[in-house]
Amino acid sequence: MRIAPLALLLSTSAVVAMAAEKPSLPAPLAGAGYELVFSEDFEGAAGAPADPRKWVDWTPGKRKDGWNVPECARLDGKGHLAIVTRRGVDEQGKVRWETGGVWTKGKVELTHGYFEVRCRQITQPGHWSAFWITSSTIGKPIGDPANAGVEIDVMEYLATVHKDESLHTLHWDGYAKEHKVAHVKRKIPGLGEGWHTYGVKWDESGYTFFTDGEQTGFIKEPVSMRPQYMLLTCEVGAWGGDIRKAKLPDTFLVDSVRVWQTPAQRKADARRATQPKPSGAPGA
Ligand SMILES: [Ca+2]
Repeated sequence: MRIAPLALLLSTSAVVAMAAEKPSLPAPLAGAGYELVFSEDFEGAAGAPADPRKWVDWTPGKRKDGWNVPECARLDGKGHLAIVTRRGVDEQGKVRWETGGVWTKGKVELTHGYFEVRCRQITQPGHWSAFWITSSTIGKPIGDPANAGVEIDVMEYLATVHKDESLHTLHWDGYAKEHKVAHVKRKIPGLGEGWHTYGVKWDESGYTFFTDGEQTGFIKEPVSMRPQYMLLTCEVGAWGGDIRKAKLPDTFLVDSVRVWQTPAQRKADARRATQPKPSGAPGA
């Protein structure tokens, strides 16, 4: 008798609330009028790409000391996106470090809200996992991060160099001479084991970062006022330590990504979407 209504419900976004892990906001945000506007549980067959309606393989090729390959960011068939860092070989038979990621560029770009990932961290040196929200126009122009955008690193995790630390960072004004950065971090014993959530409340008041529902940082400025896309990635580089000492493969497992917005934020995003894009704004 109840099958039909359930089937009906399953076709609506409201149903995310019926998933095993009931989405919930950190306590300080409850009652602020937030509504779930984006929900990803990474359900699907093992080896399949993440839902192409929302995600695209992040494959810039060589990046830092690794190579991004699509096969390194695939569903595990158990409701997770598995981003794997592994030892591979190039066409000449030389060792290369392979990893990957996904992004929502061109699919889902939002301005303001509460963004959260639930994930299980990597354990090895030489690479790092991240959940970030950024724009292709950062630093264009310099001195106007509100319109150019700000790289919001909701979470970066370095398993040995910053073991058990929740790192939250902003980058703006490009990545060269004018590059600026602000960061906050919190040591949380046990963070490197098991499942944890990392989130950011991004709005006109700044960036409030959360780890497992507790506030773990706040950065007031500069506030990006433009739509930005989300990324889930691993990157190989010396910042994370020596990849040659890593026991590979090492996996960053992502269980879910959710975004909540207030009705006003949602309305503002809808309005921006209908506005003509400024000329010369790549990825706008
Ligand atoms: Ca999941």
